[in-house]
Amino acid sequence: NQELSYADRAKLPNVHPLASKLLKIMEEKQSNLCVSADVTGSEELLQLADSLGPKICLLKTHVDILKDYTAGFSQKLQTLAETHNFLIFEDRKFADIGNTVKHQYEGGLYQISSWSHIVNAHAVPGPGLLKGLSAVGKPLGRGCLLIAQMSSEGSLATGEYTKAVVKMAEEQSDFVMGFICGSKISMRPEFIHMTPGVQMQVGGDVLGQQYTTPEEIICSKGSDVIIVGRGVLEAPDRLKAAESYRKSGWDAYKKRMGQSD
Ligand code: UP6
Repeated sequence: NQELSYADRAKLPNVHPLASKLLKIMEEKQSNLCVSADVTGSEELLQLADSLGPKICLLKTHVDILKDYTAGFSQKLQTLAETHNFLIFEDRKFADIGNTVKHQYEGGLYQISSWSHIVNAHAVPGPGLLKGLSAVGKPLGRGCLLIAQMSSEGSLATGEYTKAVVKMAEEQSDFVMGFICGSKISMRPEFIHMTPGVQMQVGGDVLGQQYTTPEEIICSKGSDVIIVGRGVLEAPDRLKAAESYRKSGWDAYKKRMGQSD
């Protein structure tokens, strides 16, 4: 098995500094779990970050679903990220021209660039979007994931589109650190592949979400990070659920690396 470990990939000469940091955290905490903290209250989100922090490499947010966002919230979240050694990923899915996304990333109510290590973007508008985001994020050491595929039924992000997204990422790899995707789509080990639509059982919801298991995503599809929302949030014991996703994801990674017993 010639595949590089997370730790080896963290040391590659061309790896994005933030991708390197994330890969190191993953190895250290033995976690390829990103929890999607899709709750609508700041206090609940902070509590989640504090209790699940030790289990995760990354915490994904949708700040625009919070009913009580304040700047104080993002400061507290950053402190928790330092305490528990995870990164923050605001799932903003930018999708406009460079000049507009620049303002959306830096300004407005949320000032996302000031607290979120990672953001993501659709490639639909073309490379100018990345230039706009990168003008804000790069000086701050931030990184971006391009959405190359989606977990939802009927997604148009497939085939040639996905290939074009990979090419766009390769051309701006000083800011793009990886992908939102369903499987490994780039052979470059510097890029991190992250996959949403994960639960312990294959299935879906009534609005088109489709779920695959951690084992399938990490071991068979070759992705690097599992993104889990309701699988954890709707469990009777969230901490227990997060630990079981962490373990499943990590066991699947070890199996992929040929290290399982
Ligand atoms: N997400 C997807 N699929 C994508 C991209 N992003 O589900 O292709 C996001 C959703 C949600 C989370 O916006 O925050 O990942 C998945 O949540 P769930 O596990 O509760 O379905």
